[in-house]
Amino acid sequence: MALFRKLLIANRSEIAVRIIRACKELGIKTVAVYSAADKEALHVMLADESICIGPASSSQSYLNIPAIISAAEITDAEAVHPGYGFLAENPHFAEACMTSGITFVGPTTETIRLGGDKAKARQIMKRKGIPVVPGSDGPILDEEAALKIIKKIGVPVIIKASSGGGGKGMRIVNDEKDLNQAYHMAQREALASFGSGELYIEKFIPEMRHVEVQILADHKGNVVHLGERDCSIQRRHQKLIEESPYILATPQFRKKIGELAVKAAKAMRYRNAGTVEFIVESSGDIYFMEINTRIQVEHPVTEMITGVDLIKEQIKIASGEPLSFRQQDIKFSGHSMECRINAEDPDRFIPCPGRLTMFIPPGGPGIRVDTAAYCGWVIPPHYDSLIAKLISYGKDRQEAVVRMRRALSEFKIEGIRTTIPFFMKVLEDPDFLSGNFNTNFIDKNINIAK
Ligand code: MV4
Repeated sequence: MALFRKLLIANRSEIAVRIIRACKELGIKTVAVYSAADKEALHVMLADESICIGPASSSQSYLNIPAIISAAEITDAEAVHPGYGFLAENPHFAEACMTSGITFVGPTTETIRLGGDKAKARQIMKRKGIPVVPGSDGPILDEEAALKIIKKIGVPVIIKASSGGGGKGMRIVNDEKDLNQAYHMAQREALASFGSGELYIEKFIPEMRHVEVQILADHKGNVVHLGERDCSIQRRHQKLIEESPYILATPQFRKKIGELAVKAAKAMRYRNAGTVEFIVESSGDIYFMEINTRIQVEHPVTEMITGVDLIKEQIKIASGEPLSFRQQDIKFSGHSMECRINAEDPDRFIPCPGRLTMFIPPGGPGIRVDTAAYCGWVIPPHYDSLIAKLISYGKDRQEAVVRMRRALSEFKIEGIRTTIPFFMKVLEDPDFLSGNFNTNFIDKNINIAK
């Protein structure tokens, strides 16, 4: 089967560069799109062609569906890769691509819609026998229904928005009498952020690990998993460090969580790359949380320990190729971690865009840097502040940590402030080093100025 001749990348920054690299290896011509603020961006320089799609603001450029579809039509691109963020999980965009005869590199419109409806996804998984945290069966219709569930499962509970993400529309209820206020606050926030106030309820697991599984699925119904990633080191619902394998994963644990992820994918007739997110309780119990229908920021750690190029696989699947490997062909070796380096004040996490007067990324054994930054480039203030993903690989966790520390100390960035000093602190923390952490780690162990 022939791959695409030309592919348009509907994104910017490091992920656009990452997709261009995959296309080059596959012999596919690339089209970069860019906003007025990104004329000097690296993804524009590396693509075969580029086309301006609007002014600096995301809503008028990288989120502008008609502009991106027009760009694909003008340049005669057969496929569009959405990357992550922006339009990656927008079912209207996937639909618009299809209507225009352009292949969307990702799951079907229906799958994207279901992934975005977290109450429904949870309900479907529960019905298919995949464990979910005790809570509502689908969305809750009113406060009375919420109270009934609390009476049944007890406090604490967490109220979540069906269209949620990024912690918006989320409230923890520790006492039945706080339900009224929490319910209405969550509803109001959800409505304002997502245009839907639909909510659902789960038992609140106070000491959870966020463990997710990478899957790949083809058009023939073959689904494989590529192991798990521990994403528990997060702050304000932003992941900061991810690693694979999960330090507490035994071969049996990996087999179990992997099989659950494959079952979840099959339950929704998934295709292309996806991530199934789980809550892992301190007891080791595993619960389905949600499914992300995009390639994720942290995909490199999985690539490092499996040797699979996930972006190339996404493109091959989208072109109709069946998977070239079975589950038993996937071999896991070594340990990998990723630090998301942001252009932010490391003490306060406040963005600080500006000119990079010096930018010398680290290298050497076991180090990979995914970035679109270069010396002299001016980081625009309009987008998120991720400037580089620093990924380390070692034969074991200890070696991955040592290499990460060495690489952080080598990384020379001047002209702006970055979160590198923050990562140095985490990589010296005894609880982090021993694997004794959960999603509360940053609040508990790292001092951040208020
Ligand atoms: C949870 C949870 C505990 N129990 N769900 C979901 C989105 C992700 N960003 C955080 N989420 C959580 N879901 C259940 N059933 C704990 C979190 C959570 C969290 C919740 C509220 C405030 C801060 C938090 C930090 C990490 C994880």
